[in-house]
Amino acid sequence: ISTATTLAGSNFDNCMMNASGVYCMDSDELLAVENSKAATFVTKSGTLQPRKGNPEPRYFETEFGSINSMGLPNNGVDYYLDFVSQDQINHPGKTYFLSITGFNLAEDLELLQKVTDSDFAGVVELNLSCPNVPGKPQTGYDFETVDAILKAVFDVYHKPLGVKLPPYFDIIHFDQMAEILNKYPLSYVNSINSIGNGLYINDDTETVVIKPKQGFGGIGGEYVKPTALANVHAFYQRLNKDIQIIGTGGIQTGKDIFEHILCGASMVQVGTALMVEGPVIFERLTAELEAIMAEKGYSSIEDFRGKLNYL
Ligand code: RRO
Repeated sequence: ISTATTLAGSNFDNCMMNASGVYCMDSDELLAVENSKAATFVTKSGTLQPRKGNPEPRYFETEFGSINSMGLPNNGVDYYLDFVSQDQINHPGKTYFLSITGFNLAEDLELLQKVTDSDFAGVVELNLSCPNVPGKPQTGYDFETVDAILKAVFDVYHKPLGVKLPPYFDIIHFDQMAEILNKYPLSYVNSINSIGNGLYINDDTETVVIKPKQGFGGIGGEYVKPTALANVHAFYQRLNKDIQIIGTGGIQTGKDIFEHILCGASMVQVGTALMVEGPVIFERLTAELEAIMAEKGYSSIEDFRGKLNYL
């Protein structure tokens, strides 16, 4: 039984990795994922300049998931670019993911120019969906801007690139976003980022649980799995077959991974549960997915990927 996959033209010996934002802020965290059973890693979204992010507390775990308003703390794109460029030399044959996010199109292009000028040979994940920078809307909900960004990006950047999207909640939005995405040579679409601007409260103290934005923050974990599966499958149904899907959202068990793959994902990412359990989680997830595949008689993920049945 193999959980191997192919994504963006690279082969991976497992279909699991971290979600950007979790276990990827610095070289220690990235190496912990690197040295786990995960196939590869993606870095924290890097901006042109390092950022401290929002005031703490800015991450809180609940019974069914998490709420965060980190505010894009990161060491700056140069840090992550240097780290992955060195790590790919230390691990020939492995492919890594660099997440980047600009505050406007010009910054996105400047970030990509840095990637072009570097030795980085991996995949770029352009984050179009950070929900937590005060005053800065989620790009993925502005359809015209997404179109304009992708047009400008693919005019100058010709190496593997995927986009991280926010969740969509209406069929017309799946249709409209897929129509835009299908115009471009994207390697993949990653659905979903956290469900933006949820509110979790403590009724004993009658207060919010995170400080930024009066407690509003991105929701992850068990709460978001049905929304994640809907987005994965909606894009699987609508996108050109050469645009692959990374499924992210609500993965805590091998069964959750099985469901994401059944909906069409070629790779899955783990956020909240990785935060809770640490990189050792990938051993359990791999064993659980393999057990389900064994019971069902599947030997590779291609045996069931995207083959969801309807009533
Ligand atoms: O740093 C964050 O607050 C953050 C980002 Br950039 C993102 O894309 N998604 C998220 O839940 N938090």
